[in-house]
Amino acid sequence: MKNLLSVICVTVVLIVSVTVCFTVSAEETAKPIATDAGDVDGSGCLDVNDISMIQRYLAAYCMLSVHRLAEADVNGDKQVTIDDVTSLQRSLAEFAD
Ligand SMILES: [Ca+2]
Repeated sequence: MKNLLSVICVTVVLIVSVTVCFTVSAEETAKPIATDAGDVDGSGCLDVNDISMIQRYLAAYCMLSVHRLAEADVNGDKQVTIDDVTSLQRSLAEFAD
């Protein structure tokens, strides 16, 4: 019984720790923005969710509305390509430094 309680306590502590780490990490890499370029999910900031939405669109896992497609064109070349993903990743990496 003691072993079972120990395993449950360790599991709960691990789950809480991982949740806190991912929450802090996501907040630290969310970049507030002045324009909508790159804010594909409309959250008001640039983060990994925007990158994920563009990648999913490029892999044909989801569709994007005309408005979201315009926001996904990060580099403004009138196309949504892997270059937009790279631009967004670079922008977030520079912000995180
Ligand atoms: Ca583009």
